[in-house]
Order: sequence, then C-alpha cells, then structure tokens
Amino acid sequence: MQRISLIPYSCGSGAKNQSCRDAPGYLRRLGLAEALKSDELEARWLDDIEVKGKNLDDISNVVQHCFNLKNQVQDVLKSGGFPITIGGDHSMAIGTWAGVADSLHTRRKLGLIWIDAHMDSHTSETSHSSNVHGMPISYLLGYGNDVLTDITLGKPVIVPYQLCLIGVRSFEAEEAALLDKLGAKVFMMDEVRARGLNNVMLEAVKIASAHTAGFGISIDVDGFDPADAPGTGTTEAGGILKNEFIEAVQSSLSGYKESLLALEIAEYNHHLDKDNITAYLIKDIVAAILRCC
Ligand SMILES: [Mn+2]
Repeated sequence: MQRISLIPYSCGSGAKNQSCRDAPGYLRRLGLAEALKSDELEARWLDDIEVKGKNLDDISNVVQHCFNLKNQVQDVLKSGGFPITIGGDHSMAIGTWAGVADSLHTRRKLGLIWIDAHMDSHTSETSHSSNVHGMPISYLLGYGNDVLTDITLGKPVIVPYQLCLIGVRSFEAEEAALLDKLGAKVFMMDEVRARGLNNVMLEAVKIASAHTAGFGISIDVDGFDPADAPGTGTTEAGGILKNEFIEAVQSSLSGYKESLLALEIAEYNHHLDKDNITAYLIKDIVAAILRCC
C-alpha cells in the first residue's frame, strides 16, 4: 500500500496576488484525496498550521509556513510515506525541498525537475518585484542572505548540475545569467516544442537521477498552457499541454519508483479558475505521476 500525504501550504505571501493561499482548502473540499485513492494507494490531508503572531509581514508568514512544510515533509518521509505539498505560491519550494534534502541518509544530493513558465531564480538583490515566489530556486542553490535562509540553514539544498527547468517562456536576464553561470539545465518551451516533451522529460529524469539520492518534481501550474490551466496568477501563452504531459510522464517516469522522493504543486488559484479546469488538471497529473511511481 502506497501512503500519500497531501501537505497544505496555505500561504500566498510570496506572490503579488495572494489568493492562491486558499487553494489547498479548496482542493481538500473538492475531494482531491478521495479522488487519488485506489486499492493500492491511500491519500490523506495533513493539517494546516496555526500561524503565530498577528499582522505578520509577508516574509515572516512565508518563513512560518515553510518551516511547517519542511517539518511535515520530514515526518512523512520518516514514516515511509510519500509527500505531496500543495500550495500556495512557489515560495513553498524552499520548505518542501529543504525538508526532503534533510531527510536523505546519504551524502548524495537531491535532483530536482522544475516545471514552470518562469525561472524563479532571482536573488533578493536582482528581483524587480521583491516577490519571494520569483526567487525560490536561488535560495535552494544557496543564494540569499536574509531570514529565509534560516529554512535552508544557509546551505545549498540542490546542486545546479542536477536541476532541470522545463517549459520556461518568460524570464528576466539576471535569472538566466545565474542559472547559466551555475550550469543548471533549462529546457525552454521552444526546445520542448522542437524535440517533444517526451524526449525532454526523458533527458531531465536522467539528469536529476544520475548520481543523486533521488529526485523531486516541482510543478508550477503556470508551466501549462492557459487553456489547460487558467487558474493561476501569472499565465503565459504557449505552455505544456495536459495530454502531452501525461503521456510524457508515462514514458519517462516508469521505472523510477524508488527515485522519486516528493512532488510539489504550486500557484493554483481557484478564484481565477474556469469550471475547475485547473483543479482537474492537478488531479489528473498527480494521478498520472503516482501511477508510474
Ligand atoms: Mn514558479
């Protein structure tokens, strides 16, 4: 029996439009855990945290929620379960992947596949907006010099050579320069179109699993085409299609059961969704990944 824990990150304080904080509660009420259950799989939601203090600034809110995510991810992995963190904005990645990395019983590092329309790789110095959801990768790579580094203990959580971004089509020069300098692999949307998502995913899984303790998948729903994922704050035209993703998951992830360590879904905003299209996308892509692993 596969035991899945859905861990809510009910925080949108890293984004400009903060109402993605309501998404975990919405998906819980809609029955995501029940929809994922099968004879071989049980799924349950963990509890939201009680945030301490009143009138918290955005950064303190992100820090509290990320610490909670990190702790819950560690507890789930320790008990032999599989964590799926559900945001909330993409600042959550600092908590999710710090938790996974801290649970590794080996000196090998964590690989990461990051599906997103954006690079999320600003540092606090280069960010134009100061929104943390545009920076989580730089924190995971060991950049950053503020209170958020308390979560990663100021250490790199991932190494750039084992990081792959897929589906990028909107970014700023400083982000591209950082990833290029460090040697992370970026599969721009143009490359996905030219080579096919199947081939790109196969290569990404190889990179993220080679010489690592295992890998994670972080999915920003804005990596998908707005036709398949309208419910997010920063849609970008020309993204990954739901059907091609499910097909690519089947061909690239089969056989990696032991290697996939956790899954993260970020940036769903049900207030912007149309007929729950994005909610169903989330259910279907999570189910497809769980079927392979
Ligand atoms: Mn993102």
